[in-house]
Amino acid sequence: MYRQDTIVAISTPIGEGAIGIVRMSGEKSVEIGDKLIIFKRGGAIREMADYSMSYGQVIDPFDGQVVDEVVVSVMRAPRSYTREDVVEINCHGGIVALKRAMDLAVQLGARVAEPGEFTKRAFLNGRIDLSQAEAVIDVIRAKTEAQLRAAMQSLEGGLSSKIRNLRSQILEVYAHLEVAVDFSDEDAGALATQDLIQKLGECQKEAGKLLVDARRGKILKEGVKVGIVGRPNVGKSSLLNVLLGERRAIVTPIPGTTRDVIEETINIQGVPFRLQDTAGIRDTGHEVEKMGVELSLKTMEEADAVLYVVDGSEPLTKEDLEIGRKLGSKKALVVVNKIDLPVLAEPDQVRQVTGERKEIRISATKGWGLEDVERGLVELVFAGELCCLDEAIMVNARQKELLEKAQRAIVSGKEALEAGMSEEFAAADVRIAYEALGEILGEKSGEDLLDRIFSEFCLGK
Ligand SMILES: Nc1nc2c(ncn2[C@@H]2O[C@H](COP(=O)(O)OP(=O)(O)OP(=O)(O)O)[C@@H](O)[C@H]2O)c(=O)[nH]1
Ligand SMILES: [Mg+2]
Repeated sequence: MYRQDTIVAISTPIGEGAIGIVRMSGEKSVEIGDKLIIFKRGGAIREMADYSMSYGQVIDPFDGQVVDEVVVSVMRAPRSYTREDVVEINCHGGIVALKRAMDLAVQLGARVAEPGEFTKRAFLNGRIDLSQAEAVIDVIRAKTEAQLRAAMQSLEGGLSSKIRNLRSQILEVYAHLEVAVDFSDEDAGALATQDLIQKLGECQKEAGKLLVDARRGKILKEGVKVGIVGRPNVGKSSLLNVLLGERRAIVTPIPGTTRDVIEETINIQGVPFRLQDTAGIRDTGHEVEKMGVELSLKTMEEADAVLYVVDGSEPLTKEDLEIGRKLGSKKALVVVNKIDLPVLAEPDQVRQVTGERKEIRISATKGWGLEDVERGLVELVFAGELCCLDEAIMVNARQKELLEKAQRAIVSGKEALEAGMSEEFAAADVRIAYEALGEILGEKSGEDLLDRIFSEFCLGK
């Protein structure tokens, strides 16, 4: 299936930049490069040492015109990104020169690469496994340092080696089960059922740990959704603005100012928190505001955590109490705002809405208590396990599904043994687990799956 033709792409973002890179990979990349480039000091790419650079010009071989002044590097198979011969042409970063250099390479026999095709070749040529290839996307898309760290761990094989480990434990159990099935009458050295149950228990724990790491990775990637809710005019938008450090949402003394959900992300200790300012919740006859309130309730429901804002400069109202009830068992901080004014909220009432929750007193306009809000959010969401975010790994939806499948199969195999069923049942389950983990690494992946995964990449990667 796999075509060994030579591919070419512009591997840097399209736009104006100091440099832009045209990258070629495949058997003919050196030959095509030599037809395209003339070095100032003579010589040719085929004479260049591996991983060296040379200064020259891209010349249109058909009309002799100078296209651009460039620096060329060469990385020969198998020591390259794709494990094929790779030639990179560093052009000036203008779109015309780059496009022309690429088009000429195509005229000389290269094919324009599909999105992700360079990385796909790295996978098909066995330099990286599928989960590492998928990590390339996460590295490129990382928005915070913590995300980058987690993605780099997967790229460097962190996820793969954990999966491989678990897989070899499972294989061992499988082998013993097979022996037990084939030689049920003799003692062929198979482990006792009790030992196998214990081993499967360990595998189950291991898979469980991976899923926890994966959940942390998901938090790093997608962020924690934090709904800012409360009745109108308590200072929700002011809180959003002051946490962001910019005037993002409109603030007025008129209750019912915010109508839509306004989302902005802030970073607290390397974790993205997606703050969602919402319309003040109250009964209203106004059609537009009503839609806003519905959105607020939905946001509150879907949030991972809630900042429940009340106005400390007034006694709490029925609406405040009602919202407190709506919160139910949601993770929430009670934020008592406007404490720069005389505090008129009854402590008893505040305690009533707070319950087990933590109360934080702030003034959004004066900027008081913001650190407490940030710290409170981290504690609320992670309850002391933030330290372990270092162990987060990036696991995408595909990988997570397979991990869960493996986990379920392990449990079912263990249960079959515990129930005293014949070993073949457990063996069948354990085999499913083994294969699911193999799929994470990209064993036996069909062409459709690969196409789907690599089409998510940017061009030239
Ligand atoms: N004194 C004082 N006033 C504040 C504070 N926070 C907000 N306000 C004022 O309260 C009013 C309402 O603020 P907003 O931030 O618009 O309130 P909101 O909760 O977003 O209101 P809606 O969008 O209508 O639901 C504005 O006049 C703010 O200036 C505070 O900490 N101290
Ligand atoms: Mg508002």
